[in-house]
Amino acid sequence: MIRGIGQGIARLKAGLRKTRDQIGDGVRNIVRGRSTVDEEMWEEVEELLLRSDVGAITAEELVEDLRRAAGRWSRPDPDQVLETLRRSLCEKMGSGERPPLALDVAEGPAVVLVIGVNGAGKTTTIGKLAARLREEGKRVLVVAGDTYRMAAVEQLAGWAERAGVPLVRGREGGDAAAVVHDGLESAIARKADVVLVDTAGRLHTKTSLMEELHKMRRVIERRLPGAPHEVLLVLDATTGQNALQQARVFGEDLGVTGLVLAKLDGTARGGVVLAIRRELEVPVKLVGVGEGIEDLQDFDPEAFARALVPEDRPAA
Ligand SMILES: Nc1nc2c(ncn2[C@@H]2O[C@H](COP(=O)(O)OP(=O)(O)O)[C@@H](O)[C@H]2O)c(=O)[nH]1
Ligand SMILES: [Mg+2]
Repeated sequence: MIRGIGQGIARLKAGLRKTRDQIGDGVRNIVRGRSTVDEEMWEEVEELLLRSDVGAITAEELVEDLRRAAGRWSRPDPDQVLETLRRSLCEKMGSGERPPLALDVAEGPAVVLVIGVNGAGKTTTIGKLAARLREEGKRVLVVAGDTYRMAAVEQLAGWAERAGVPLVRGREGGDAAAVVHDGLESAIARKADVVLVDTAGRLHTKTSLMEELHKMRRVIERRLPGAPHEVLLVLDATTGQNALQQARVFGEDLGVTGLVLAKLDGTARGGVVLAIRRELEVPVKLVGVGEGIEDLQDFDPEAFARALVPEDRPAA
């Protein structure tokens, strides 16, 4: 969308290297040296898939596809296993739609509320997204709605400076909803196209966090009808299946419109995307594959599936 497609795929592949290596090396270790396809082999393959966090049902289905294909093989061959796996993964992922971020609004700025637990990657995602939207020619403003920790505001200020976008901030420990209100007024006055709102991921209690997020949401709804246009829930991919649980908690009543899966580069649990697509109604919209300003990508299911399984035979 913004940079060369080739470069985007290279970054995605680099980001998913840990997951891909685990699957590739795992399959080779399991299959190599076997003369026949047997039950034990499929069990090991299923365990391997579970380790990448695709989820139990998906792992079972993938092994079912493999069993079916194996009927035509003369002997177990790791490359055939990987190729079949890759094809099944593409089928599972490729059919899904790819809803874009709803940022093109007719009137007033589009408002994106970014939520998620502490350390998930919210502030980083906002920084990357701000840079990217700015590069696309949009007028962006970021709001430091995480008033709980001063360090969080400073971190966002750093990203805003790098991205070259204005920041609206409040006092430390001040009312987050008030900062959001000021941010919206400022965005409207400056005729901004997009407002990105950062939020806290942890307060004194979980209830107070949820109350604060609801309050921020209400402030936005009241000031701009139709807003927030996106409520993005950022999930830490390194937590694998736990990310699913977080999504259920946050998604329930905050009206999450899209998921961001951050830190895919730091984990061999990249398969969790399959579990998320199977179990949650909300689409994955963006993926984070590194800490750099360019490491945020639109989620492309098919490219993702391809990047999960090694393509080439390893050098002999
Ligand atoms: N490797 C990697 N690190 C990330 C990614 N996204 C965020 N991080 C790191 O995760 C840590 C927490 O991120 P932060 O944005 O502060 O999380 P927040 O508490 O949700 O705002 C920081 O050290 C980030 O640099 C990513 O896609 N890849
Ligand atoms: Mg933060």
